[in-house]
Amino acid sequence: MRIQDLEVYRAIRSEEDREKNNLLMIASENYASRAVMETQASVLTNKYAEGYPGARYYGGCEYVDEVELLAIDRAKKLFGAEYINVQPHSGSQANMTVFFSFLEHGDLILGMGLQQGGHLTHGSKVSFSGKFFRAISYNLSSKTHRIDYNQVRDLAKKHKPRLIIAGASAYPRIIDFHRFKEIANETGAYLMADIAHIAGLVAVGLHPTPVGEADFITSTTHKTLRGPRGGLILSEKKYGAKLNKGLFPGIQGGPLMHIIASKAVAFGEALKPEFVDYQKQIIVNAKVLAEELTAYGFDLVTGGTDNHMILLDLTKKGITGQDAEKILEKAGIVLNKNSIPFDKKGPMVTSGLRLGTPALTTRGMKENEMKVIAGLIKKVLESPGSQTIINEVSKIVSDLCHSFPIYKYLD
Ligand code: DSN
Repeated sequence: MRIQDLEVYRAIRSEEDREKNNLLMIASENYASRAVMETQASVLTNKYAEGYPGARYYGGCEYVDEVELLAIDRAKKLFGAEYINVQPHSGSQANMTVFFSFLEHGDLILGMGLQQGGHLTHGSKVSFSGKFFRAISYNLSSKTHRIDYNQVRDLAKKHKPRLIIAGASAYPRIIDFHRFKEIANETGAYLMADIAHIAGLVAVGLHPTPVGEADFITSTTHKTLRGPRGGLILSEKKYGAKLNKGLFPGIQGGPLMHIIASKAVAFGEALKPEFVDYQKQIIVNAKVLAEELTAYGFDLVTGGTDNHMILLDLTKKGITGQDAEKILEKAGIVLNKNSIPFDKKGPMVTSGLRLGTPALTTRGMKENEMKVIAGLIKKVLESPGSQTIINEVSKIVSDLCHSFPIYKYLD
């Protein structure tokens, strides 16, 4: 990068060092490839292209049309969907597009509660989804902490929502989209599947796909899918015209063509056989981490994981999620505090931690490293006040990061 703005340059270099020298275990983060990042830094950032390929409100769109069509074609191949929209700036905008296209102000929606693992845009009072729409939420089973499909069905039958949302930001188990579709059919609701977290797993068949089940599927492109920060909508052809209009001019203006190009590059990467191996390893790593942490006496929400994430219940360990996050970060292990189902503590404190394996797996880490990392987490959390332990663990983290450089993957 050119050193034209020293302050910004320094911040970027520091972030690069942070990403290189820490174990990034935030379940929603990943390392995009250099090709993905370089495409974002291209001249395409200069171009206005309101509209869709072949029907723009600006001249000079021939090359951005090519790029958007490539992104759409590749996403269609990847997910097997009839309709794709690659223009949402984010997952929230993808969700907002569906709401704006198919709901009226004040319509009823039913999604997983935020504290139970749902996303802000699934009906939380602090987001547009809970302010402009009437929102009710389903809880997880108080016994298993898994989705209680009977409860979802009962709520849907009683309240008759216009839209049911399947999907979560903190749920370590398989989501049964078919069950959700049965409930939506029975109660006359649309079904939206938000696959932001699991998109990479869905793309390679390691999580059942909602394509063919949900009316609308929304996602981000930067989590397990490992593309640029952005959003995506999948649907059936019959909903395409409404979704297109709902997105532009409904809720967005000019699409970010440099990001759309970068999505095309990421989808191209995801179509390669290596991507299947990568996704498989994400799950293997999460399972090994889960087993090791369980063996060390940690309680895992639902007792384990089927996907890329683990939710630790720290209640019995006598430490809050907030404190655990801070102490682990001091030792170079970066993850986030997270509410656990029926958490007695508020969202800024929490009783849980969310751990993910997508970024570590991108660095090439495998089962052995997961075993080491589980041991490090145990060590830090068992002696939260000990600087000696933090120093000791930091040294091992640093050695691990050195042995698995991100630039080996990025270059
Ligand atoms: N904020 C994201 C996450 O961390 O899960 C969801 O959008």
